[in-house]
Amino acid sequence: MSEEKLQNLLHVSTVINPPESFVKNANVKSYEEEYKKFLDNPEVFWAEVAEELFWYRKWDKVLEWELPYAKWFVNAQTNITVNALDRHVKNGKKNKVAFFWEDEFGNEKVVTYGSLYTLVNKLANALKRAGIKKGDRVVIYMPLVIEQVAAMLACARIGAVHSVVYAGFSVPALRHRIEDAEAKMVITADVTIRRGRAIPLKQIVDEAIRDLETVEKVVVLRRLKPRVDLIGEKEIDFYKFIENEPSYCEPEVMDSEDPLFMLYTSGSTGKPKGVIHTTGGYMVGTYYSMKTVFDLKDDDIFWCTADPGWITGHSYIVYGPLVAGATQVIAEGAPNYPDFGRWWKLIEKYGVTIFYTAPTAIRMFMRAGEEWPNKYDLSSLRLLGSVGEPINPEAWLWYYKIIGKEKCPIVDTWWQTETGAVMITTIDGLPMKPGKAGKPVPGVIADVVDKEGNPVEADKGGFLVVKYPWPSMMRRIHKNPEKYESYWKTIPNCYFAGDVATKDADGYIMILGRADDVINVSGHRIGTMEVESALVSHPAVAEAAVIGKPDPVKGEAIKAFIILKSGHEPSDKLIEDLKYHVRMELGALAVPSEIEFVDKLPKTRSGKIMRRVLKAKELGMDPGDLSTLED
Ligand code: 6R9
Repeated sequence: MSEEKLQNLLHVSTVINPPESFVKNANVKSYEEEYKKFLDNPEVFWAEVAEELFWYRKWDKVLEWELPYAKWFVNAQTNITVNALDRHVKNGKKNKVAFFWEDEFGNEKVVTYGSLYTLVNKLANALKRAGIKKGDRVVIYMPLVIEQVAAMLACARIGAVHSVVYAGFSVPALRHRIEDAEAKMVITADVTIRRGRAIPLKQIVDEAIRDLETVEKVVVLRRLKPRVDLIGEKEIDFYKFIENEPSYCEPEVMDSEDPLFMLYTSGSTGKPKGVIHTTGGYMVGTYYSMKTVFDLKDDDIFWCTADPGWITGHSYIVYGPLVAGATQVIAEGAPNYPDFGRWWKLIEKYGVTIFYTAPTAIRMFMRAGEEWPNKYDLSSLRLLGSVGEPINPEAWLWYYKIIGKEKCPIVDTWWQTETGAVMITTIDGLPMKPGKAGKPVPGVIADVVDKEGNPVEADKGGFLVVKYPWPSMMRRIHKNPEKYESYWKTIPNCYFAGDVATKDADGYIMILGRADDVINVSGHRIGTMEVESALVSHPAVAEAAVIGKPDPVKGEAIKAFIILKSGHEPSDKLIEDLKYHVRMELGALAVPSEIEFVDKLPKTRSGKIMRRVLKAKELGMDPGDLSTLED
């Protein structure tokens, strides 16, 4: 593509057609036909997908709903690990590779479906022997290693509810999640390795569970030599734990609506909330998207660069791909360590065909320069994906041109922790518009509406909503029914996602960002209130307000405004102290990149901080209605 052509693409509202060769072989031949099939009879549509999977007992009814609650595959029984493992092992795929794993040093592991099956079964037996029963919560705080995936599946095998906590979270963040879930067990590792450095996870767990009585056992994967010490009867080595266990564990028969996992995510208020997903619908929804959105075929090599600590890893490393029988690549550590060639080298080495990553990573590589990907043979790629935040047209086109060599369609997939699976994108064959996610996938009715729920005019901003239940939707928020119901109450008869968007005359949806006080830093959701409460827990801080500010690499960066307590003076040292404090309270992701000391914060008469006023001022924009401002 010439530079001139590229520049034109950036300024005209571009439409790029996927290559014909791709469309001809795609799993879904026509988006319109597939979508129509769904609209004609949603229940028949989803039943057909579900029929492809194993059930101990089939459903009496596909869907039963009374908003905001819905049940999918009513009274059906299954176990997701039977679909993810046993089904493949018994159907000739025992020796098919499930995972190629690598660390930053180039150490590799090849795990077949057969060996993953054995590991999961042994661990499931060990969990049972340790007294973990169906419905009990197990917190998994591990790096991206095979044992992490196995821990999730072992819980699912026996019906325990896993709550995976991303290994970048700090002590209080981990403690809140363990406490809120009343977890009986924590599975962790001694360390995770990032940028060649060992980060001590076990130590963080030790502190996080101090005096938490619910935690009966801590299972520790020991990777370093000499091995870290284990203390007391609570702690046990991962491999010792499973050593003498039989290699088959009878799967728990799960009702379709039994919870499969919970995952904490940031909302607009207070502490993160435990989103609960259930078994049958989540399984069917993620499986369907693997075959349609990602066009997965038996010989594909799929690489999703997320971590199972986030929903993207749950749905597109663990459950979706394994249920669909995929071969995957996973890599622990940083994308650009030891150098910016790491990811491209892995694509070449393993012949990755489908690659799924986040805009923040694409922008980082864009800055580092195309000489890095150009060193490697990326010709195995046939489909690219993006997730986590809006992808700007510049990054889209770089991804398309430099990584995909203009022959791979890009699926810009909009979805959320709460939705469980991809909701909006351009599935196989749909023309693509850089910067616009696309259309609702078959099975989803989405729209852009005003406060009353009426569709807005083409290209006008509005709220992104979903108007009909979908199988992988969250079913509850742990111990917080009001919060759950609030998703369905803001806009009449709709699920309101919290995002603002536009829809063009062709029905393409473009996500503009969050409508609430959630900041999206490198594709990770961070609540302004979480950062503010971390800041005010510092002895020098009287009040804090936090906003998201556009950032060329991270999407958004955190800026904090701070009023100091009397007796404290602004200084560079204090700024560093405050950053360190947030890192310790929440984790590195939530550290503000900018801190400004102020004397006053804009507030409503009722005392609420008006962040939008701060943001408007910061960005030189119109602050809008100021009638509720205090003075
Ligand atoms: C899967 C995931 C959800 C929020 C969501 C939105 C943003 C995700 C996006 C996107 C624009 C995309 N988001 N994908 N925005 N285009 N393709 O990221 O889940 O961590 O819960 O975040 O992320 O704002 O509401 P989660």
